[in-house]
Amino acid sequence: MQQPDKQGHEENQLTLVLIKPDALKLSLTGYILSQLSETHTRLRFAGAKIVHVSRRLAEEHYAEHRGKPFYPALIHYIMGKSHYPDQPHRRRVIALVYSGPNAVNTVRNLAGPTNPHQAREIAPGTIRALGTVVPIKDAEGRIISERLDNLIHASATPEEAEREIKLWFAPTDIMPFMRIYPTDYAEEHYYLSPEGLTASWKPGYRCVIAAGDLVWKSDLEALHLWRQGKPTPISLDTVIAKYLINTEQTPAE
Ligand code: 3AN
Repeated sequence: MQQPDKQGHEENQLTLVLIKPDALKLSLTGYILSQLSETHTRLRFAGAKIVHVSRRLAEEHYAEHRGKPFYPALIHYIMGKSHYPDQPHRRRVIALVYSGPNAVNTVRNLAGPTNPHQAREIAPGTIRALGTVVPIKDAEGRIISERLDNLIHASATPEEAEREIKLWFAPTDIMPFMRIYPTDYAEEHYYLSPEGLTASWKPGYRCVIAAGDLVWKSDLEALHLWRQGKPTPISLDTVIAKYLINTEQTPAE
């Protein structure tokens, strides 16, 4: 629980919300935005974008679930493949950053429990109570897990919020007065080659960061360590995924 400071101000937090493909398909965006509106929550928009989710971004967002039985279905779900299998042009999520006192818990409480069945039982009226649970079957048709179509993602802690916001948003996507994580200017160019990140350009390589770009300081620190051949505290894919958001269509798989 957040304590007011000496002047009586509550500390500002940021939190990430993703309006997922099932919510878009069910046309629940307006409902979700009004549930989260400043009148109800005292929270304000700090950033917003429509994202065509790449596999790299999906896998970094759900890195903690890698290897679990529901992981492949979870990746397909957030990429929009489950709800728009034949309409790649409709696959998108709305990524939002909200700012304000106690932002993380405020949004979590409105979102409700992870599992929509549980949400309906113990927290009716929450957003996820409107979701569904879809069985996941193996090749023989046996149910091996379930996909929780719970309409929105909401950061679970301030630390998770920082990791997730820095994954989905570049600093310039967030209103400058509302940024709370350190930024810096890149002094080198970084490109993506078919083999991975590189500092020297060749035809066909894509620019991830250009010298002079405003970037998260933690991304720059990771890149400097990588240049020195040292282990990096965050995955370089988190850096690449973000700066390449909306640069390409997902390939057919
Ligand atoms: P939350 O989204 O409530 O923070 P997390 O972070 O534990 O929950 O899980 C992220 C996502 O992974 C969930 N939104 C859900 O789609 C999926 N997930 C988590 N646990 C399970 C589970 N036991 N079975 C199926 N899917 C799960």
